[in-house]
Amino acid sequence: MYSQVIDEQPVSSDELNAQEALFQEKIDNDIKIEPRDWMPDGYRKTLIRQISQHAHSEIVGMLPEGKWLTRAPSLTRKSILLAKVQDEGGHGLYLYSAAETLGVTRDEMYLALHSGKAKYSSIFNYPTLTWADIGVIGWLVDGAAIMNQVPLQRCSYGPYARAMVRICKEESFHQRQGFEMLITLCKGKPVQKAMAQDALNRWWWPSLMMFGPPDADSVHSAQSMRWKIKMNGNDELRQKFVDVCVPQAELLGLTIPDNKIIWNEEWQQHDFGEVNWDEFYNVLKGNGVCNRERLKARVDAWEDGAWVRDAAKAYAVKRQRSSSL
Ligand code: BYC
Repeated sequence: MYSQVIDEQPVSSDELNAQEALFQEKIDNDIKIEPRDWMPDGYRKTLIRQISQHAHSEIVGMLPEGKWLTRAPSLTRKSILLAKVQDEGGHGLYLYSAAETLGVTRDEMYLALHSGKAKYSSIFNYPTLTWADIGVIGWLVDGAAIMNQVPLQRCSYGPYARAMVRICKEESFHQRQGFEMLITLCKGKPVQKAMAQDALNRWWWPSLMMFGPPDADSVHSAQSMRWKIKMNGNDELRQKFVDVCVPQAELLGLTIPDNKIIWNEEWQQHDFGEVNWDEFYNVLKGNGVCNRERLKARVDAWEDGAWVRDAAKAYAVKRQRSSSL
């Protein structure tokens, strides 16, 4: 998938093993890997997959919330939402840039998204039906993103780790604005609180799916954790997320739609019900409520923007010609 390999590759298998051992030693000692350092092919590929899918998630993630920009209930709410959606666009751009340092081009990444080859987070294939969904997305979806991304600030690949620092700061603001919006709704009229509860009912389980399949079914976790591309297993982060959300839901006076949630004294964590993994895999296959709509929106945006890219190219050529005269 990537178009250039920056470093010289070792030639014999002994040399390769020695390089890999040295590489793993750096990772084990928390020495950051930088773009020009030698890295195993699999490390580069896994990073390109994860970072580009993360970038796509940010960009596709602008769509469900963007839909509500024209329907925000006040100018203040509209300004906040506008800033949030723009932030997500910015996150996508940092992440595409981080992936580019691994030798993949932006066009290759877009092509992978538009052809359906590259994934983006399953969560963005669900529709935003009411204004309360915007609050719940901030609370749960950005909350899950923070849970997953804060540890990634310490991941082994320098450009990805550094991109995460800024992204996490902004995601924290997003999470808080969502929670604050829900406090307002829950303190409002019964119909507003009911709207918040309905949104929680629809977004809870898909939010738990954001952390990926159970560890036992996770294809990449073990190797990614050895390489510190991933810092925690999927189940560990999902559990932490549930433990954080339960008291927050209580504070809001909302009920998490899972009657198996109960505090486990022995494990000092909450037990919770089984995620519907059939639904998760079905969404991944492209059969979620909004998969087609989301992909079409991205492909249309790319095609509608062709004239801008052409004009920029023509302008660059013209400038180059006039400066070489
Ligand atoms: N959705 O071996 P596994 C955000 C795929 S937040 C879709 O466990 P891995 C945002 C996985 O790609 C969301 N696909 O994979 C928030 C793999 O398929 P491939 C983005 C999923 O990579 C608020 C297969 O299932 N965050 O952007 O070790 C507002 C097997 O899974 C999902 C990130 O991307 C899913 N939920 O672990 C706006 C964070 N889960 O690739 C925007 C960085 C799994 O072999 N990414 N799959 O075809 C990660 O931490 C990891 O990639 C994951 C998955 C935990 C997501």
